Amino acid sequence: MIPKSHPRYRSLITRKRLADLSKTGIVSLEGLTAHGRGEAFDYLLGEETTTSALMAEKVAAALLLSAKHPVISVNGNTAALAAEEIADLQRSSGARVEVNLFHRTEKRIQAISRLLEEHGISLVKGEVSRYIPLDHDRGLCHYDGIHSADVVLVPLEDGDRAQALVSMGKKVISIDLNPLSRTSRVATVPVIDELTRALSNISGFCNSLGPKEAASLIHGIDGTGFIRDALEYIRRRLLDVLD
Ligand code: PTJ
Repeated sequence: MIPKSHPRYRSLITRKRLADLSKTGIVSLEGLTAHGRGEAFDYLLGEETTTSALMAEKVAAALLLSAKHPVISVNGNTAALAAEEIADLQRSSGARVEVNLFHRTEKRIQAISRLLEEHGISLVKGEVSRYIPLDHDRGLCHYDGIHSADVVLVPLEDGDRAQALVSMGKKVISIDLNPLSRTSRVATVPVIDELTRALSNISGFCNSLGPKEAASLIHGIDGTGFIRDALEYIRRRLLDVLD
């Protein structure tokens, strides 16, 4: 039992959900450690969306709305933490949703797909092939999903695939609390924010942005600028703690 009065109630409930879903195979054991790293960076960022991250979320929404074939890639952690938010974003952006796993087994694909479908998400399904030039199973994807996408949203991603997608000419939106990760550094739009906060904000912008504003936001995107802002924000926060 986790008492509601506990100051870290939300964090503890989230950890419990991930631990429970690791027993069903939805979350990999490695996913638990990945979550811990995310939490550490969220501490450094004050556990709230920075002004710069909110801007990145607006640009991400503009990219999704302007895309011909946007796809949201979902792994075990993302499904466990944010199935509801992914469903909202699919409705507001019209993006396809595809399950893509690093620790891929057919059993995990089925369990994650079931969870997402229970939340009303419509999935790209059928045969997969190694369309992404990678040695590991993240290279497997659907022809009419990630393979044909012009914009791919990759929450909690591994840097190899983000780089491979960029090399294939796709625009990549990452959601990763670590501003130093390779994923953040190679993404077209690195969203440096916690997954559920980021997805809710991106959906909100998808609902409110008009086509003209969306078109102007996607010109001259400065991904490195978002990383610099996050690092500067952390630097200031650390100095404030010492003051
Ligand atoms: O389900 P699978 O098999 O596809 O595996 C998924 C994981 C997450 C295990 C896999 O993609 C992986 O190993 O990812 P990495 O390389 O650990 O990268 C995950 C990144 O997400 C790290 O930089 C974390 O800081 C970040 N992160 C973790 N939790 C959150 C987060 N970022 C935003 N919100 C979070 N809740």
